[in-house]
Amino acid sequence: MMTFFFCLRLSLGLRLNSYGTLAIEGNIMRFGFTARLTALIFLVFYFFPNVTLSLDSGYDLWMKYNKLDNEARLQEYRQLIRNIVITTESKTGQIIRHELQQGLSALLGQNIPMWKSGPTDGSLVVGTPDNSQFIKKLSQIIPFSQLGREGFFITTREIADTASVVIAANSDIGLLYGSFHLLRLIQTETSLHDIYLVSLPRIHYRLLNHWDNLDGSVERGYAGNSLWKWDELPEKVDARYEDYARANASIGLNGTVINNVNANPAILKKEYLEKVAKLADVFRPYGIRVFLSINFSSPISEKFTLNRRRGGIGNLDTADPLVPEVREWWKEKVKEIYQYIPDFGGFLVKANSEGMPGPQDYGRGHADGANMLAKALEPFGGVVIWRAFVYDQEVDEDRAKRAYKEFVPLDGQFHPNVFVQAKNGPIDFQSREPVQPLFGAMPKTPLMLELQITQEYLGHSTHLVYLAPMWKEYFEFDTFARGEGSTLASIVDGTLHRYAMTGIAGVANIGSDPNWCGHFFAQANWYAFGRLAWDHTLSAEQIAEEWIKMSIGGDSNLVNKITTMMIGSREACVDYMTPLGLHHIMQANFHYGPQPDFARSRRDWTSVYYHRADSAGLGYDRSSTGSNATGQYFSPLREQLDGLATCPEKYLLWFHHVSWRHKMQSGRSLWDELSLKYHEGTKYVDEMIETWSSLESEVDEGIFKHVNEKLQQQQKDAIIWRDTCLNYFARFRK
Ligand code: BDP
Repeated sequence: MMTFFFCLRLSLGLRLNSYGTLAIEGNIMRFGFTARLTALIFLVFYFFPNVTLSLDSGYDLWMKYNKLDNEARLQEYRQLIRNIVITTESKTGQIIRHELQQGLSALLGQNIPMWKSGPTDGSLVVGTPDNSQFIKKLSQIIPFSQLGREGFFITTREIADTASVVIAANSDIGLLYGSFHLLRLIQTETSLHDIYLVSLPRIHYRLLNHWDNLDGSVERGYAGNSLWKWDELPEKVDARYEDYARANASIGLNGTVINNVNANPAILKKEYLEKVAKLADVFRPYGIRVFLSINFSSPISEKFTLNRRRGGIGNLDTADPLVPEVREWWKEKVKEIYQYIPDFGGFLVKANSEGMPGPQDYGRGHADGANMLAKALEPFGGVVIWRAFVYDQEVDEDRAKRAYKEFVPLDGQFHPNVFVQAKNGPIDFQSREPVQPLFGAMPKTPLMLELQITQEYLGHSTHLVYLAPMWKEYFEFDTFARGEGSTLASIVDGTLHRYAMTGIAGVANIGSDPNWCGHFFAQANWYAFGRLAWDHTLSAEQIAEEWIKMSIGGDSNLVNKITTMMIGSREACVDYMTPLGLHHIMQANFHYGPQPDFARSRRDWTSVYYHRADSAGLGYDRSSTGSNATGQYFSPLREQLDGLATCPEKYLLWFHHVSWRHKMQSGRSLWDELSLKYHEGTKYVDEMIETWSSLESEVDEGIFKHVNEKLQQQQKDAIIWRDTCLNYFARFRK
């Protein structure tokens, strides 16, 4: 009752005076708005206990753990899991305990107690051979040797003996992944009968790359500011850091590069290392290692600062990787870092690219720079991730050819703990590109794949574009490096060239926005990246379905409709922005709307450089009669891309300058096909709006409105793209 009156006072600014009548509260304004709102919500529930409030901010991501409404499944799970037995006492163990108990109790709508001993029939047993006698006894039957450090095993077969469900692994981190997976199976209402599941990641290093600056801004970030509050660290540790780590662990990510590749050297100063160490402490029990982007000029003294990017934090007058003092400086710095962060992952380096300093400033090569850092990191188990995003104009007239020309000759020259990290395509995260030809051409160098989760060129956090179909297209792209079946996936996961270490990175779309990603549907891209990094054989549909069931609702009609909408959204984006292989015709700098006439800048930053529209036709001739970028691919792909008639039409204008009158496979002229594609793209957005509207009564009100508003904007933008581009190209077509 007391609470009731307090809330009434707080929310309405009223109080009962000594006469028992209501009076206006004089000092009510000292309570914050949030306190008053909370009190109001309490009152609503007090009077209308059956009311459900739609206030889903999206903060809980795919871990909402709403009580299941499928009765049959609920009974099945309640029967199987009546208590949880887990003995590990580590920090990770505590996290597992909390996650399973909270998650299962909420999902099953009843308290699931935690026991330290057991099991009995109806127990979920979670353990490694080291921390559970019960699991140890099952060593003959559980395929521990297959699981590695991160894999896990889940079963409900008789193997479990007296228990009903078993999650086993070789490490607590494996158990954490297994626990999240079990929760996922339950959230998606998957039957657990007769489960016998072995799961392990196909790729070792599964990283997010944050392009976060030390001033709190995020390069190409569309979801607020950086999560890292540098001013507050190391004293104050924001609760959100742990939520972030938990979300990443739930999808199997195991590392994060927390600062921008356009790195500020200050990140390596002692004061920042102390802050970074705090983050690492939070992330560690979730299996997440911290990496840092470094500035190659770091050893240089501030005195020698030429501009923001050149100045360092050291006391030297050079950063030449062959100078002994420079090498020594890095060794000492690395030693210092490991004192703060004993499991530090390593350095990500953008060198000699877009104005960033690098070894070439001293007449040295990429391998010289990378190897110097690699040797400093080696004793501690760290790696260097050296980016191949370079496009020096001196190297070749065609930007698409430059990275290959610079890096392929270096194959075999890198230290074993060096990755070369290449973007999926040869230009820059366009809506569609062919695969970067470096993949397959560096068999002796582990290549890390860099994908972009943030939608720099795909409508920022305003457009609904589900990226898993695009990433699957890359994974399945056949490079023919070692004959048919040499897919990009087989290169990245190391099976093709037997790489000793393998890695994948996604440029994060996460920020301080309450829903983390700006667009609610952009959460699906974060989710999909993690799931594919763990297992690239999962289908885009399956991942979408999982995400929808966990984030929106499990009704099959709803799931089908939203899955269909998501799956086609990427192709629609290609169609209304850059169909048939067009690329890089967006607004300068902002990279959002269209600007096909953009011509006044560095040549390879303009639009006209890429589309090459003239009275004869459209597209960049990269065939053997043009720049011969096709020559960088393996046969028979090379010939296929080279031939106007054989080149897949989705890449046509990427590789060919095509006559306006060219007859497409459909029988239409290039112009008519282009026009049709642009119209199909905008029509798809209309259809997404229709689909979404039809689901209004089934979706949380807050999320419905938020997505609806975004879709309305997307529709306007898509029309602008279509009309601007078609009007512009029409000028050339005679
Ligand atoms: C481009 C971005 C730029 C990044 C660069 C990179 O426009 O902001 O710094 O890539 O990847 O896509 O280094």
